[in-house]
Amino acid sequence: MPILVEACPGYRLITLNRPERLNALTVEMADALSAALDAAAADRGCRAVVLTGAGRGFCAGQDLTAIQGMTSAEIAALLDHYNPLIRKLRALPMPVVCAVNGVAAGAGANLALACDIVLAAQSATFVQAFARIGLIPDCGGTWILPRLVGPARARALAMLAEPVPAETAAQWGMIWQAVADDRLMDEAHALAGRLASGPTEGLALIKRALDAAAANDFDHQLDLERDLQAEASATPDHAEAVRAFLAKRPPSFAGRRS
Ligand code: T3D
Repeated sequence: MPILVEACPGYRLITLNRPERLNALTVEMADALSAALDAAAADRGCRAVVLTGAGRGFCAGQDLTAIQGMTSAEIAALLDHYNPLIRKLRALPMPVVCAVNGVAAGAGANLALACDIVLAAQSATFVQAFARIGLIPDCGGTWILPRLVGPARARALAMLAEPVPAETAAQWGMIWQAVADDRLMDEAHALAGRLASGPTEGLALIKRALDAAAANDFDHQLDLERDLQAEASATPDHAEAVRAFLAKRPPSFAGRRS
């Protein structure tokens, strides 16, 4: 089984499961992960996802044993599996927490960075390993990395393929937080539990607004905020939150509409 899926209260834990290869990515794994995201999206009781890796690594990127001897067309065709996966992660109508338990290299690094909130164990590293084997950052790396760390750092990381320790990644804004290794999964579960009891539809609209901002000018983004705010304000969770505020009690969010 290239991935494992565990149901937790209000969310799902998805684990990349090829620990003997540091969870290196294969088409089979990408397709299984894509199907697991579809299943999470279809389950009204699922309001967040945690993604992590089995063993000592998060994901070592493309499985290099699988591409040996492939033609360039066959290698490019791998992205017909990986790109829909990255798009699906970004568009999933719920928050995705990535718990980076060890090295995240190549496509594995960019898979992590495509998630909404990235926690990393202090011993984890992020490596844009592509240049080491004459490739370019894919799985959205050339888009997301400069937006997270700025063009100067993105360029150097892509060209030098040097590992970035989790603490540095957090200081540079590449990820949300670096946490002690033995706290990683507890922190990820706590965060997912908190998000899963949040206003799920509103959180999905935040994802849409932030992703669209990268392509919009300021005027168009203001218009989009107006339109998405109209959607958010029509959710039962918005009404509940206002009622709760006025009644001086904590809100009880229903999450996704059934
Ligand atoms: O269509 C397309 O565009 C192609 C897609 C490309 C996207 C990409 O992701 S390209 C980048 C591919 N990834 C890499 O180049 C990283 C290769 N791995 C490494 O550089 C190192 O393994 C790490 C820095 C990630 C970790 O180093 P270390 O010393 O902690 O572990 P290790 O000993 O190198 O690896 C442990 C085992 O995992 C080892 O197997 P063994 O010797 O114990 O049997 C190693 O061969 C295996 N492994 C690690 N990475 C991969 C891998 N096997 C297959 N593919 C891998 N990517």
